[in-house]
Amino acid sequence: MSRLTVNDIKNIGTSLQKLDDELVNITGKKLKEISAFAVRKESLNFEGLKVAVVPITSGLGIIGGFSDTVCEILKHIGVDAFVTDGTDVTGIHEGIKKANCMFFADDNTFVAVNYASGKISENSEATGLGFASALELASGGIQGKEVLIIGGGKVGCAAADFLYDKGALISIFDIDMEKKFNPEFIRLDEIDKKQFSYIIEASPQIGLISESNATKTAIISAPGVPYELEISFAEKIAESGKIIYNPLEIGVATMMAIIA
Ligand code: PYL
Repeated sequence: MSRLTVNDIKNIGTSLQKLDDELVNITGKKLKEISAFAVRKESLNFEGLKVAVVPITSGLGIIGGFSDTVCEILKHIGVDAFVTDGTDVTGIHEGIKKANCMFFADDNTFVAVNYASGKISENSEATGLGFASALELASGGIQGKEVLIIGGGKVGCAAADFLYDKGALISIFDIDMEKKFNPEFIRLDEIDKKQFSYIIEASPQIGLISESNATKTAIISAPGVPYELEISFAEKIAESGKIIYNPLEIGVATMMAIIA
């Protein structure tokens, strides 16, 4: 996944209710319920849990508003979250002391750690799992249906594995032809030969899919950052199909569901 910008995240904290409404409209479930579904639970109860979000200055440094936005997403799903005063190792130390040994921190890898239980989640895998869960729900059950996965990185593979377990027929496209995938997946050399009704767009490259790849009523679950659908194509799909896209929310909620 590409790195988020201040612009990508600046409105997330104030749009979480709207996001829930959109998700209910498409999947029948809110953000928290989708993350519960992703970890195969009926519901999630975060009562009594305190979680620290630690700003990380190392690597490529701070993204203005990133920690606060993660904190807002966690609060929205019912977690008692706070941003630590300290950064990096100092922040992790502060987080472990003040919270229930749970913290979120992102440098080049975005992790959530439950220090007490030993549970760890990583954003790319959690994001793939969360968006695949949303597609499963939006499709009314993906069993026996053909799904196109674009991008066979951590996000795309996590989505493919989840949907395969649910009985989907997986076709996968990745620009790296040497990459190895589950032999049960159909490996596509190019993606413009066939139209799909169910698509996971998990590649960091804009414009890999167009109208020739999607039916008019397609459901596209797009975990990639940035938003890789060309605007004109996305607008067309939104008219009669469905698009599930948010840059951070499903990933963070699913990370929390995994470590809780
Ligand atoms: C988790 C996101 C989803 C897409 N790309 C990932 C990303 O942009 N990661 C970088 C986040 C860096 C955060 C920075 C801070 O403000 O603490 N270290």
